Amino acid sequence: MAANEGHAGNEQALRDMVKGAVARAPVTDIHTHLYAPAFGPLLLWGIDEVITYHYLIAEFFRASDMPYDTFWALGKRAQADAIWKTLFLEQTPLSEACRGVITVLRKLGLDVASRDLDAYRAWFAAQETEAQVNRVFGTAGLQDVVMTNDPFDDAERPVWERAEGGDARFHAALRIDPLLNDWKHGHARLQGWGYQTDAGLSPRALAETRRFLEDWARRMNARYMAVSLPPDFAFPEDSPRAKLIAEAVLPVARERNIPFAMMIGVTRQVNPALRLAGDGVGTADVTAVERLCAAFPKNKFMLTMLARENQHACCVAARKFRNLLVFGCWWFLNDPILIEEITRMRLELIGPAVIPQHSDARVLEQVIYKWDHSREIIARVLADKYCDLSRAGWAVTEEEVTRDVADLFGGRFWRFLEYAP
Ligand code: RAT
Ligand code: ZN
Repeated sequence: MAANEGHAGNEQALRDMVKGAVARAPVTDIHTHLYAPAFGPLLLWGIDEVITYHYLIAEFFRASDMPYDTFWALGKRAQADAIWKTLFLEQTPLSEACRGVITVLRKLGLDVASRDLDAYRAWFAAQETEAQVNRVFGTAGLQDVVMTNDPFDDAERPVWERAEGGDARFHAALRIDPLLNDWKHGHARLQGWGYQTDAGLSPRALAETRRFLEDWARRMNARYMAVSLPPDFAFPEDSPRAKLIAEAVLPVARERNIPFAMMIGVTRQVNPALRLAGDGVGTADVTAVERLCAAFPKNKFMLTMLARENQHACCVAARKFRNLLVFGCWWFLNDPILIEEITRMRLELIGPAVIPQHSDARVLEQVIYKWDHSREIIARVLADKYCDLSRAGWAVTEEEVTRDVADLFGGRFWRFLEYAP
């Protein structure tokens, strides 16, 4: 009896220790849609932006019968009013995206009980951008973030061309969806910028595409190149995309020793009336990733998949290829039930050689809730694993727990960037 009590007491102490280590760990958030303050209006922040997150817009349209066009014709503030009234006042904000708003308000010290949106607005209106970035980074325990940087974006490109940016906490990732998913239009844009491409992907077009990628990877100091891909993504394949990956993206990535990050499983615009909120999910074929990792052993790959059904095969692929790093619980997977399941599965199948989470934040303050909610789950799963290990006979030390946690929340990512396969 006494021995059992002692055992339980030790487990509680171990759990508390893990919880403390996770709560303190500074985070590198490896995939966001945030921007450094120098990008001006591209950096979204404030309560109206938080409430009009596209995850919430999708939920709003389910709960309201407002015609799509009527909603889109509203200004940002009126959209936020409609969402607040519908999702927070007329029904209980039970969903994860709704709870996120509540966590943000509470963690910023606002009075959640008042439910007074105008009072929240008044508080946000009194903040300065730089100070708000510092406050949010501090509250979320963020060390740095990786942006999503799209040279095809006419609002973003000029900022890079003016060589502004300079905030060491914001790293770049070169996002190349228009190139890989829409070569017909993508190559025309390249031509317009002086790269001698052609629709047929001649050797010269491929060389010029490499030059484009090199120019932008260098200009941005891109930590990785990234693309989102549909469920039917295949490799090898007789398609512009497969050819571009093999003969333009991977040679440049290898030359610069940066990973190629694949985000697989999104079907764009299953309901275009929802605009940014209109994308769906589909199960993909992980063997395409395995073939890439096998065919290009000198390249590094990062992988996140959108379908729950793909998570197990993803872990198995990572067991086979050390040039593959699995990351995050992406978008529709960023819910407690799935974060818990996926984190548990990953730790059991691949141990700590994984990046358990990224925020995908589009609005600054969202990192507060995304990391608060994820830290709680990751701490619980980790504590279970350390307790299992302790019961198996392994002496778990605080130093080692701190090491592992630092690794999971950022260290592993930075080491993978340095690693040369
Ligand atoms: O999570 C999101 O906000 C999505 O709209 C996408 O941006 C996705 O994360 C992506 O990077 O394509
Ligand atoms: Zn994203």
